Amino acid sequence: MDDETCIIDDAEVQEIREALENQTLASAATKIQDYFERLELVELNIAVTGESGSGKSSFVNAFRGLGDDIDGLSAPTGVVETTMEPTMYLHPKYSNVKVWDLPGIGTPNFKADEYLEQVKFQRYDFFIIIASERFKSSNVQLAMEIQQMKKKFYFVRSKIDDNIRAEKRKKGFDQQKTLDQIRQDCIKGLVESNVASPTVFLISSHELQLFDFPLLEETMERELPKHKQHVLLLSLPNMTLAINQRKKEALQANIWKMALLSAAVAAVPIPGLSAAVDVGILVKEITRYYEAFGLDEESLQNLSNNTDVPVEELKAVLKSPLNKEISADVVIKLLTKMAGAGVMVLEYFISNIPVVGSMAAGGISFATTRYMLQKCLDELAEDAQNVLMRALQTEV
Ligand SMILES: Nc1nc2c(ncn2[C@@H]2O[C@H](COP(=O)(O)OP(=O)(O)OP(=O)(O)O)[C@@H](O)[C@H]2O)c(=O)[nH]1
Ligand SMILES: [Mg+2]
Repeated sequence: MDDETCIIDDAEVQEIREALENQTLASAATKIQDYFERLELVELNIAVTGESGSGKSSFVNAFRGLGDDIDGLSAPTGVVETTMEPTMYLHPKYSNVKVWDLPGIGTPNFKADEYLEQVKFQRYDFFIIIASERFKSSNVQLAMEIQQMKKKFYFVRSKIDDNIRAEKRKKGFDQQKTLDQIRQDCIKGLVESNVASPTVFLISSHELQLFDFPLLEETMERELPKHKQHVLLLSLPNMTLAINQRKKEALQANIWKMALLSAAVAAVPIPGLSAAVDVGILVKEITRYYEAFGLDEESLQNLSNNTDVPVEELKAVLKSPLNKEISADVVIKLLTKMAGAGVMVLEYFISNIPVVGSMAAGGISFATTRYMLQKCLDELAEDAQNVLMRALQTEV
């Protein structure tokens, strides 16, 4: 048995105790169920705007982990098509995450206030303003107007890979210096247009893992209201180890809630187990894990397309059998296998968390399930890490 997985830290125990204080298991479960249901309803609407040809559509695709040429899913890129209608693109895994490709700005008679009315600015959680060179006055007008409307925006300077490639041909090339120069140039322009202490994120939609994309993500996440942070985090493209790790932590925080829920609404007794759990809930949750980590067939294929590493090579580093098959039967098998460990954890719960501990059957289900989910999450997170390292050609 892996001892580490069994350890329940004091903070978690405290959290569970507080949630259960003065409540029955059933009422706590109802509350938790409400929490998850509400989480599923939370919408995130991200607006991507900027001048024509700046790379808006490419960003919309990259942000969703897609290349530019997936029929029916990708936003069309490269063609100049000026439309005044925002186009919505759903995240392929999280339909509550909507990325909007806004019409290009910057015609000579551009009016930021009219533009924002036209694109229904209230709808968006924040705006990403993209420029592929310096930020022009239309960008600045728009930013000011967005601020007036009490919304957030981020300045993104795109196509950095192009700049780096061009500079590389010169003698004495220094990547950091080039990046600093581009950044300073953008900032200077913005300051001259009276934007106070602007931040500019340098990115390449073709190589999202490089440059400032990870920083942009962290900033967006930090500045969102709490209930939206989780939604953004899980939907982020799996392009850095740090994101994978943060996803793991976010999913981990839900484990005890899921375990409690599955134990409390238990309907099906498991043969050979003195516990009853709701297997359906667990299948759904584990499926959620591999979708968040991008380990499902479709996501692996997208990653392969984006990085030019054959999908078979990505699959070759997967170790968890969960990647191939996840069903009620598989979950029941896992639970049965882990029952012994679960019972050991139970003793801990009996002494520390009275409500769970006092219900013998509920307690066993809870402890076993919690242990099993933790194991699955650990395994899948590790697979995700290996896939990413393989995709980015890092030594495994
Ligand atoms: N090298 C490189 N090329 C990019 C990047 N982003 C966009 N491009 C290219 O720039 C061109 C325009 O990109 P789009 O994403 O279509 O730009 P857009 O802002 O949606 O353009 P419109 O819809 O016409 O306003 C395409 O050829 C893209 O492949 C990038 O980060 N790096
Ligand atoms: Mg476009």
